[in-house]
Amino acid sequence: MKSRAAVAFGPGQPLEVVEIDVEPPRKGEVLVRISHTGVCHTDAFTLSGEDPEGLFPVVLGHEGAGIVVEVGEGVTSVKPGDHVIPLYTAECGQCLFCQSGKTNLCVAVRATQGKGVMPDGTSRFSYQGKPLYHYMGCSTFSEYTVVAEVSLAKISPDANPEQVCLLGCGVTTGLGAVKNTAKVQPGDSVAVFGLGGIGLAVIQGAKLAGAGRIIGIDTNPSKFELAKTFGATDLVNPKDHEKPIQQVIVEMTGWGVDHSFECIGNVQVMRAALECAHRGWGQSVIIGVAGSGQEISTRPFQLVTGRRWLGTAFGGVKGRSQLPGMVDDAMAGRIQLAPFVTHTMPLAGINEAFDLMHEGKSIRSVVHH
Ligand code: NAD
Ligand code: AHE
Ligand code: ZN
Repeated sequence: MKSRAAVAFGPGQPLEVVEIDVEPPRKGEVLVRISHTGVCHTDAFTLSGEDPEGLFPVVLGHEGAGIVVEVGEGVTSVKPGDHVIPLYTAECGQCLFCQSGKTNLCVAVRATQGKGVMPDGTSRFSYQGKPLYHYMGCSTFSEYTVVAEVSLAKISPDANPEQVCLLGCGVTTGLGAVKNTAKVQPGDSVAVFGLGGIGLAVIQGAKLAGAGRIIGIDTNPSKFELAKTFGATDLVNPKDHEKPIQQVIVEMTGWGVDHSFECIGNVQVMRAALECAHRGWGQSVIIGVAGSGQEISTRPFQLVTGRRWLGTAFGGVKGRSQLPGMVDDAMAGRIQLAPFVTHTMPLAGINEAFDLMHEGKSIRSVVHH
């Protein structure tokens, strides 16, 4: 079938909205009509050419919501008409990782997903007879996409797709990082570096967890107002200070914060986030994704004296078993999604979503197909 899609033909180039060919779903696969997709910084990261797993030409996008159109052989957990969110972290329930009870990092389709193909090693997308790569097992920048059954969360048909698409990545990652990875407790102090979609979701999660002080840090002060409405108690612009930001946060808090979160993808800030964690027990969660060849460093003494360095993917959330409940929480007002959606546009305007992100003017742009 034909589908309108925004294709990334090469690194650093604007996306081109073209009509692509989409093959029917094969065994264990599902054809989904995506109605809405958010644009996450990770899409921009891969488009930039910095992603070690980046492949071109590719259909990007991994923060979507849609409706099942057709199922392939053997698919039993979803049927045409079901409302779904594609998952870049699958949940097969069978693999070593799913069975461990310790992680959400299912490996059922991860190897082929990273190579831009379906589990059988081939692509369902082509343009002018040449294959296009899939992205993160989702490719939500195509109106019609094919995903593995294990990469679909079935959600309430009454959910607002323009908002719940954000649970496909940004908001779930931030909320989950607080609850599942850091396990923030009532009264704990928190520092959040980077107040985009992820950082603001961390703030929302920290507030829900009953955190005491919530310090938001961003070099763009236009992000502060929304951070305050989500629950930030203090806002800091590193550019207003001569001292390193970690020193500023330690001086504000006495010994540092109980939990810090890096939501930017900057390895220098990752170091600062670790070093502003409390002596003896403070922990720092890396959420940001850093480019090819980038490495983190600190003095080992920072860890010897009790700080812990952690990381999280999709906030540790198991998509098929936990995302439907988070959608219900959003519908019931227990999770706020509306404030994240600062811009909406049709697929034809998708490059503006990237421009707005790079200019620091948006939190989330949601594209409708
Ligand atoms: P974003 O562009 O919306 O937000 C980033 C924010 O960081 C902006 O507000 C920007 O002003 C701020 N910033 C940039 N440099 C800074 C600095 N030196 N000090 C302080 N603030 C600074 O991005 P986003 O969509 O929120 O994504 C954030 C990061 O999280 C990206 O690296 C993305 O790839 C990653 N991410 C990871 C996961 C995961 O599962 N681990 C999931 C989603 C996104
Ligand atoms: N491909 C990159 C890593 C990218 C990365 O870390 N992705 C995050 C999700 S970002 C969502 O916006 C993640 O979940 N990683 C775990 C996984 O299995 O991909 C690289 O460095 O190669
Ligand atoms: Zn993302």
